[in-house]
Amino acid sequence: AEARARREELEKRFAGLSFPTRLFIDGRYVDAASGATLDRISPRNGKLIAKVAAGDEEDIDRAVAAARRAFESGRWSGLHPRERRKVLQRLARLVEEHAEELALLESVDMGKPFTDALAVDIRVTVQCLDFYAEAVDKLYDEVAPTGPDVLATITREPVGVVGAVVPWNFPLMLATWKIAPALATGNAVVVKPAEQSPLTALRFAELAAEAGVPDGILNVVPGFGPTAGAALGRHPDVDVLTFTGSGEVGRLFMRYSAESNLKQVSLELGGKSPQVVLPDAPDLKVVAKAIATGIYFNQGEVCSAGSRLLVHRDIKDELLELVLEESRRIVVGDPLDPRTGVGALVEEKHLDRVLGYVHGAIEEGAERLLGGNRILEETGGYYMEPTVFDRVTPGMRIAREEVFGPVLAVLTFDDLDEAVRIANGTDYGLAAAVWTRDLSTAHRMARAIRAGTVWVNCYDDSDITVPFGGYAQSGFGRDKSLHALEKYTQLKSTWIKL
Ligand code: TXE
Repeated sequence: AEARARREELEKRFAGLSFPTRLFIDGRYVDAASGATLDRISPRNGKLIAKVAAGDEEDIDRAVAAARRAFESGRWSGLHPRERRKVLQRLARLVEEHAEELALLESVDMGKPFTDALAVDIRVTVQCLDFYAEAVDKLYDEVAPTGPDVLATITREPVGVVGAVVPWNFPLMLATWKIAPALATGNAVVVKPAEQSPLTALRFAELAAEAGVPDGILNVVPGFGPTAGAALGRHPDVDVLTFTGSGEVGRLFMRYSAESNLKQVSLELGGKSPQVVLPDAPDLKVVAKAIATGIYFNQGEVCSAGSRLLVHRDIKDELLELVLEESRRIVVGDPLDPRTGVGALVEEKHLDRVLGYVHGAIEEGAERLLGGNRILEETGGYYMEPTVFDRVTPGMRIAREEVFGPVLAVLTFDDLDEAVRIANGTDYGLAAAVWTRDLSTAHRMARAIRAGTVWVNCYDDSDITVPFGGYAQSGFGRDKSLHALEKYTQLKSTWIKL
């Protein structure tokens, strides 16, 4: 009864919310030049929640022009870093004050549990803003050891106009991973949120203006990928393009850059991250819990989802039983219900894509131990059962391609070399985990696995102080930590003859 009451309360709050549905350009809301809109269908029940202005090339032009003007004016880049710090800290406090509202928008817009949106997305967004705000007036430049007759300084300057194209799985959090370091270092930004989840980025832009971010420094232009996204990628006056999304579109951004102004591109793409469990792993109950969370968190719509379980043959049966137990325990349901562990997949098309992988896996000879079906169809929402496949072999599509849903593929190995070979055997290299009590094995495996992040005896641990990004076709460039500042600054060498 308590859960139902909370759900109804949230539902009512959402119905009473007035949230932005127009483009945010040069400090104000405007309609798309074409007048076009896109329908926001909530994945929790398939109902229309808003019509949001859909920008295209003309709107991107307007936003980039506003960003360029604002950048060149020096109203932001020319501020004392301390002043930029204060503005970003004010923005962090405003996001904190509006945490429930933002979490609600996120949850209803893209289907993740409200409790996760609050505890993860919005909390991390605040941390991220605070981290870069606090860093901005503590960064020093360099003097090169050139000898007595010359002074050569190496200084970091903002790049100018940053374009950020972001996906729908952690809409505000991933946008902030790009916006915060870009703003901290004095740039102007144009964000193109995913067409499936534009609401929080728009609301965030409004809060940024309230915090004192000058007009034109942060612009948000929702719209479709091939129109608005491509226009930003191709724009001759965008200096850096930072993208999180699919490998396919990541490749397009490389091409857009080559065909326009050679803007710098950074890509955070998908993954097929292995969880390698050795016979001397710590408590298998703990491991099983981490494996379940690693694949089901956020409906499996996580670039670093631990979607491959690589388990040593000796402990396979025992571990698998525990993983199944954990999987059965998870509640799939309405994102607004506080008991829900797995919400709705982002859209019907995506659900069909994930189900397509399930059918493909069966055809290729994998054994379905659990799930694999759409459920709760009567709600109109896009829900799916936690799903586990055994007897997966490295060549199967389900072992190589990113499913981006609550689907775990289980592979077995007999020795460490084989484990490393399978772990490294995909095109991706975003993340991996190793479970072992042996310190040397842990270090050896961490070195041998080609991935931007390796967790030992944990999964998905994350902190804003630690960089995140991929090896191989999972992309390049890093979000988070001070290393992210490299993407939004360029080095200037100045020689002064003494
Ligand atoms: O991603 P897209 P989609 C993976 C995941 C998922 C698959 C497809 O496997 O199932 O990608 O998801 C914009 N020019 N990831 O279709 O298309 C788009 O509008 C310019 C992994 O949602 O890459 C959105 O803003 N831009 C991932 C953004 O790109 C274009 C997160 C991402 O959408 C464009 C999401 C174009 N032609 C999906 N087409 C991760 N790394 O976390 C689309 N876009």
